Amino acid sequence: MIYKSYNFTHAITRKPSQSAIYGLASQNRGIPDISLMERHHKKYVRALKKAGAHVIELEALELFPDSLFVEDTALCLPEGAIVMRPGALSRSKEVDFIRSHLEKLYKEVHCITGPGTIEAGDILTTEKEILVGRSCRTTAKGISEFSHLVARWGYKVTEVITPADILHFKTDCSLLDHNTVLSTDRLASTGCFKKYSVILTCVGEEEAANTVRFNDWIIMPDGFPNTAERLIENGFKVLRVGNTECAKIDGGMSCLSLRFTPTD
Ligand code: CIR
Repeated sequence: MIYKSYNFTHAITRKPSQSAIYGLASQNRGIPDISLMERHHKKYVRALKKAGAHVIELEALELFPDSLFVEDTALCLPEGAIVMRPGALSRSKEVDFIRSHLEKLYKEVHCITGPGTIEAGDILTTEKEILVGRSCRTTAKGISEFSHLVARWGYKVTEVITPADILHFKTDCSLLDHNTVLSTDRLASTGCFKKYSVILTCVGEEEAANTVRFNDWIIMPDGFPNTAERLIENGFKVLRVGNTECAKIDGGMSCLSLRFTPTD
């Protein structure tokens, strides 16, 4: 059985720039150590390859400190790709550096033109629907434009609310399989996952909620042993990758890649 929400052939990543020390940060957790971030990033790419990805590794963009978080710039579906319109001003031009690559891989690439904004860190694609969290980066108008664009491929978009103290919807959740999500209690208690089976992160390990399901593997941040154990007990195969430096600028596992199967 192929599940289009997590069976993929390809991933796109972008190497961290030295300027990542200036990445947007919602709180002061210290300055990222770029050489450690680079080592973690290499391990992340290896994990994607182990899961079966052909990884397209893009070069660092010094002008854009947050550009390693490629996930926010586009949403890739089997039928085509949607290029986002980031809500963070310093990130708005990042999309120009991803669109050209997607146009080589997809027959159909559509762009959010505004006036609304939307970042794909707020988008969780499941087998049933596409959940989009309204957030400080993603507006109702952005979600509405996105919904119209993906309706051509038959997708149903459900708008949900990202709690105010959470950057992106997926900061606090991720897809584990066709029917199961991993979530923090603070997000799940908003009721947005009523149609799903939910596994909660363990207390004090909320940062483990943002993972990547790629084929048979869950790629999760290192340092959250209780949640890792919970996933393993539930039958998931786990790969752990250090994320301490990206976490200082609010980045997690999903933010670091676009995952997809390009159209033939
Ligand atoms: C930002 O604030 O945009 C970056 N420092 C972190 C982006 C993380 N991306 C994501 O959650 N999808």
